[in-house]
Amino acid sequence: MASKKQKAPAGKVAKSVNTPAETHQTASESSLALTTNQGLPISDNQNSITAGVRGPVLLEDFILREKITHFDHERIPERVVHARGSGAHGFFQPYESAADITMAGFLQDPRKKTEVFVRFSTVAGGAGSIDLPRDVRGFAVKFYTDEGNFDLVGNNIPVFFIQDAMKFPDVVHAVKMEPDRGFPQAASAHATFWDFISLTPESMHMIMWAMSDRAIPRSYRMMEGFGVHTFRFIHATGESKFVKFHWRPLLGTAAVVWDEAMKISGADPDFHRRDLWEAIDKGDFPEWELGVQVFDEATAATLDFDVLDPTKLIPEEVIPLRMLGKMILNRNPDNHFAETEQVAFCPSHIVPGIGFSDDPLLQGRLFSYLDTQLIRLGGPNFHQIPVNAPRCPMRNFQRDGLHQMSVPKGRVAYEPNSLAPSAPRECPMHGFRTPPVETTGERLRKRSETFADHYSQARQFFRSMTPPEQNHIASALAFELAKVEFKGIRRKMLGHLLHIEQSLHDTVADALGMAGEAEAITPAVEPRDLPPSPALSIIAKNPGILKGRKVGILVTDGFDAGLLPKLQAALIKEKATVAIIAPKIGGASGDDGALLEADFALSGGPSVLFDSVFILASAEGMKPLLGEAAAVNWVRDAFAHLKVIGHVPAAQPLLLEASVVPDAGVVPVSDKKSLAAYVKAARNGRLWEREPSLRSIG
Ligand code: HDE
Repeated sequence: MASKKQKAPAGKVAKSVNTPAETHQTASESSLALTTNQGLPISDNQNSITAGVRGPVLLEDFILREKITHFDHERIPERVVHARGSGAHGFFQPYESAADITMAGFLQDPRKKTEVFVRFSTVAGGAGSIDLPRDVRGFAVKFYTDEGNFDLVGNNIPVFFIQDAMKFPDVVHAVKMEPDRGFPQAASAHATFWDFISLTPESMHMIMWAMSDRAIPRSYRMMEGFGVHTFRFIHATGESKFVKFHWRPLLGTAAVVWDEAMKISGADPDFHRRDLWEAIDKGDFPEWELGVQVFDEATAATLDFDVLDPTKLIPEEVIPLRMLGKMILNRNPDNHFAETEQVAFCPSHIVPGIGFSDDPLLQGRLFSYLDTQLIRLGGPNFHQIPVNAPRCPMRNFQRDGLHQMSVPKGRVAYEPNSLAPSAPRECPMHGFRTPPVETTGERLRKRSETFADHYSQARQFFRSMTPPEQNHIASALAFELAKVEFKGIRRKMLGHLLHIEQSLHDTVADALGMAGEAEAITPAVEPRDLPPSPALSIIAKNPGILKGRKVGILVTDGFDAGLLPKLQAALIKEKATVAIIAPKIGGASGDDGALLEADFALSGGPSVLFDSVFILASAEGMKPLLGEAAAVNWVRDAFAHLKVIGHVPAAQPLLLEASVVPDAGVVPVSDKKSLAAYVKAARNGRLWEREPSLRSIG
């Protein structure tokens, strides 16, 4: 029974504790009227209709039902792989015409800008997983060309785990969380992944990459991208050549260290998504060059591996890159779901001038992506979703289907026809043509003998790394294999490592406490020594820039207010981003008495979030920090993660407390000259020579 107090006078609305007028802005003030999906203006978006103010909710409340039902249906199936991703809009512009190698329209004219949408992703984790697991990254680009959409759906690693699409569901099931227990999330360090890998020698080259620094990138903005497979470029004459695609970031390629990755995952699970968003948001647009390796069948025949095998790469030293143009990402999505979640990449989205090779992995992908979009996006009309729609005219006689958004007109929905002379017709002149490559052979299920060398390029990759990078591979393998509770799997992996490089095997076996326990594995083909390819190393290609990097400045009350603007100016001149960290988010007062607001409180701004750090403390302000774990760890981690640490002399006690050993990367700053020395050191990035004193293997 409603009490007397709860009864509203006839014709008036009962006043409840949460009426719109009391606590919320209503349409009568400045905004437009909120409506249902049918356009009906809504008077109260806070309360459902009840029988009596404390009574049950009425089924009649169609506004409530519409809102809740829509909410219940908000999720679509996440991608079975690459579920976690970040997108951005931009454009691609060629440097010059590439008409000598391809007729692709978007590569003909240096004045022509082609709109793109890019989605970067991790592979193994779910949509809500961390950004920094040890994992391959997706690098998918949709070019909205005048001849249709071209999707270059690549990764940040130029080779893959398997040679045949038949094995893809298995490798993915092995790396994903184990099906009975539902963990681990976004991690390859578990038994099922290494069980599969230990039984799959063709994965060994990819494993070298996946255990390298490439799998823990510093930023999406600092990743290379690769088309992986061999494709074809088709000339206007119809002649075709093989092509491999490469993306090169203008900020250089950079990675974090593993201990840092684990800590970043806690401090900021959205580390890469935030980094990309913030950079674009403040106009610091990331850029990549598109490069290609173009070669003919005769050159392919001279290579000591099969160019159709996606576990192999062509070293740049053998076939150099030709840079075709530049991609700039200059606009964040307006809506994550509508764009980044609904974007549908398909390697089969191709344009005239580009074609496929017979790489069996690529051939499988040509089927898989369209199939996956049908279930994920709910039907055959996903090309009408704005992010997927071609920017050039699209016309054909395909009709109907779920979610048909357009209204095709006329009585003719077939071809050939005589009733609609102005309806679209096939176009032999400009239409897409598959290059006429001769194909013969028996129908059979058999892996080509030319795919059988599983270790030579793995060895080549390992030998192309600098010593710190080699140590990281060894320590990644030791870390991952130590999480595998079955000794037999570890023994098999040690057996594979013996074929890759004896020293790598020895280091990992020693770190596992399993020296002499490798299982003997007979390779299908004896591995060969190939010349190292220095272009594969990240450290060897360090650009030595602060541009795009983030520097954290830790301030305390009484900091040197004269030095701060000079430090900031020097860093901004380098095009770095500066963040202020203070014990409290309210900020700190300088020695001039003025309050400086902080971007981070110390507890929420650990040094793992920055590329280099600076301690701008006063002697007095320093004292409370000496007993503060967040402050000591801030410095200790920066040192352990090989960062360049600038500091004023007053910060010395904190350095001591954090066991910092002075070296070339610990730079005391007191004047203009020493400030320049700090900036110069920070430009170089990490101090790799510090690492051996901190960790036995990377
Ligand atoms: Fe994918 N892959 N893949 N993949 N892949 C998907 O498509 C698949 C492979 C790659 O940001 C799925 O839309 C098969 C290689 C990226 O939306 C699915 C095989 C490379 C993305 C699929 C491969 C990739 C995907 C899941 C072996 C690097 C994310 C959802 C034959 C060249 C694209 C989706 C985005 C996504 C299938 C192997 C890159 C299931 C069957 C090799 C970057 O269709």
